[in-house]
Amino acid sequence: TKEQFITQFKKRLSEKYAMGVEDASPTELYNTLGSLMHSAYSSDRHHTWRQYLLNKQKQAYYFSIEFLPGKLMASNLLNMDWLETVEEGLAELGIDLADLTEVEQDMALGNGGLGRLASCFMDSIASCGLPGNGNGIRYEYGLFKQKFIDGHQVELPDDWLSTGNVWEVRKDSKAVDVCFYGQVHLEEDANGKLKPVYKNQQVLRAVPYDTGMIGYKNNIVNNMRLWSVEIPNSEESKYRSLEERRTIEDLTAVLYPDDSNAKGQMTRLAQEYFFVSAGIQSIVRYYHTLKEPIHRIHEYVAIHINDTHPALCIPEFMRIMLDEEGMSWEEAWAVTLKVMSYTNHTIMAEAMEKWPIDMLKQLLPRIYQIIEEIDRRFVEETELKVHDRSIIDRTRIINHNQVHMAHLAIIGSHSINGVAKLHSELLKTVVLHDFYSLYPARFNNKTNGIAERRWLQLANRPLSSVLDKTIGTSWRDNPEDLQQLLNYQDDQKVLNALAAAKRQNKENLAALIKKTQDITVSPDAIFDVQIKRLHAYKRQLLNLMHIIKCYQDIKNNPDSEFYPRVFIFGAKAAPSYAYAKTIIKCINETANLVNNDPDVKDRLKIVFLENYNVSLAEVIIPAADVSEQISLASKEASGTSNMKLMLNGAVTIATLDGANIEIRDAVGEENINIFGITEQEVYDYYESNTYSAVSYFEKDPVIRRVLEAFIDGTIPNIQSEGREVFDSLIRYNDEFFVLRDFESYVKAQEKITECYKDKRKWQKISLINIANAGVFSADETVKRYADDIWQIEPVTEYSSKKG
Ligand code: GPW
Repeated sequence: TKEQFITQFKKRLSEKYAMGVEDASPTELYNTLGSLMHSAYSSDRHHTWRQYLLNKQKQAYYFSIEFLPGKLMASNLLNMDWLETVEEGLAELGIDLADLTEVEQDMALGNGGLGRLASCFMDSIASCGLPGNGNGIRYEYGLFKQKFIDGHQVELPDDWLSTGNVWEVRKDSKAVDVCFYGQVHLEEDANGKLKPVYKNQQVLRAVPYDTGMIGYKNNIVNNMRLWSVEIPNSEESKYRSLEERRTIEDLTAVLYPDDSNAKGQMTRLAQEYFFVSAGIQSIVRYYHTLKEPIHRIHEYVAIHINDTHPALCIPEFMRIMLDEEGMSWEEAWAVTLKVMSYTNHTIMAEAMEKWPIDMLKQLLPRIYQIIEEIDRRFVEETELKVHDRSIIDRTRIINHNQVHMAHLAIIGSHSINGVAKLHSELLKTVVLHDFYSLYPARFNNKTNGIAERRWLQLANRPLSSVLDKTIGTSWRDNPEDLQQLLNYQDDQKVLNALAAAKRQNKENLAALIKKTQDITVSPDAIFDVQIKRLHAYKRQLLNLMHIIKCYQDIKNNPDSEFYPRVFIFGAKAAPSYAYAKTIIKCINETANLVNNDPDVKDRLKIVFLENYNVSLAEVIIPAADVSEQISLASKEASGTSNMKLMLNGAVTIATLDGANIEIRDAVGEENINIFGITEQEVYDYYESNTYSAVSYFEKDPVIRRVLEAFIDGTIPNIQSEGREVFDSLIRYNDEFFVLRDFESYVKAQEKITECYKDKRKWQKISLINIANAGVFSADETVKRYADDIWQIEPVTEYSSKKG
């Protein structure tokens, strides 16, 4: 109760800081609340763990090199069912909960969609009462903080641990050793079995930090285990110089900021093996406490490989089964296949991870031996199956001096899934077609989902309360119940209430924009939002070109009618991705020009919010009117901001790409704005080689005028950047068909404006979007993983059925 909370809170504050509420800083109050929560859910964590152990329940382990939870306090309070009590209790003490959550640092151990998906899954797995855990890296520095200086992106370190972390628990007793480098050869042991003998290995200590993943009002607390590197005591004497120690400690120091771009770097490869080896060792160690025979491990353990970064799970698991558990190759391979499953998140060739043989051999000699043997057996076995030998060349793991990680992941897993229907189809028919012909039964689709708790209940409280009043509260447990809202699509009172909630969120975002960017925007304008990593294929440039067209229209005809719009961007560029940074500079300079041009009379505003992250997304998304999902068809595997924006009542403008197609199917053609060429047309262009960007420049005066603005000084301060963009389109033939889709994009945008003017129509479409967003609940997605791939079941109270 509120009274109990107040008593406990004051007591904890006094114990921790010898202070009263009046003297404590927001940080001290935050830490006090965090520690109180931590003590409270720790017994549930323990209980959950005991249930799994006593039931000997099969558990899934989600291996991901990225997790992107953002802030945890509000979400933990919600899931613990403490939110209202704590808010009221704190209010009584004169404290605003928002001031406390303000001091929490975003946990940004991920780059974008892939990492955020992993965190939505953690929330959903626990909320569905499923036995599933995360396994990853505890980076000391998270994703860089983005600043704009003179319109350029500048990266600053994200020292997120500097203020402490109330949620994690260091588990010294669960530390394991992870070995690198050295030489290895095989020797026969007393039983005639081959055993590896190592020389000159580097032994590192992997120390786990556990964070409770709290289920929604179900008393289930799962675990996200993140590993940190240390120098083992036994090795202390070896690494005496500061420099040597630094190199080792650097292993878990930073998150690689490349999004969908493989990076050939020894440290990255070492990171991949480090968390894989530590995670698998700790799983096998736990398995032994169950006292079940090792060849049945697949009945108790499922390991999921989130994209290829953890693909070394396969040879590492083999290594342990062979070298430590004494299995034969055939036995070890049989269990490995049953344990492992893999999700592919991209079809972009440049994002396919490959490592030079020499590097793998040097860093992980035993693992390399095992990969070689997996490859050899794959070739041997496939030769018997196929007529056309070229298929082997295209599918084997080791080829052209490189180790192909996706091939390893596919060959060693019983399940391979894509992340949206179209994406999974393209995997089967194009990208992984050869593998599909070899292993058709392994391929399946699992369309991504989002944790509706964070993206609606927490982020959008005005909308949540309208929903409660209109359709009751069952949607909070079962997002599919949002469908009931459809009964109110012609109810003007409900539509007005939804509009009022949107208005409130827009005012909130406008205030943030004023505060952080010093730009004044009117909530009467259309808030048009594109938030995602900066990538050529996501085509922020298409958006910018449309904005420039709008600006030129206004300039040419200053008194014509133009419905006010605020174009909002949030995006980080990988520090090494020069072209992406160029686009950022161009958007920022266009913003400077447009926002300060008196002719515009505030009808057009461009806001590029600095340092886009989970917390910022929680403010932007509820305020969006228009959701920009404009990647070139076939390139965006799924997208997940598309789902979050829809859930919050934004109307989508989209290409037929990724999950956009499923959004269209859910809301109907009339309630989404589709434009652009289809994936089939894209492939036809590739095949026929007939795309000519320059022809659009020559025959379309609008395109010509827009592109000239990049190079004729219309947009100041982008001399080299404007030229680079111009060249990418005209000289290098526009890799992502921006000019091809421009005209239909502009038309779709005009339709949006017309529709927005008809308030009632717009509100209805918005309602239909909210009502149909339930199908994208990550709860449903993880249930499908649990049933089809992992074969795990929800927790039940301990029964002695398994003896
Ligand atoms: F290249 N995604 C991402 F496939 O955020 F590995 N980072 C990545 O490195 C990759 C994919 C990788 C994204 C996809 O681009 C996006 O379409 C998808 O919604 C998301 O992963 C989650 O599946």
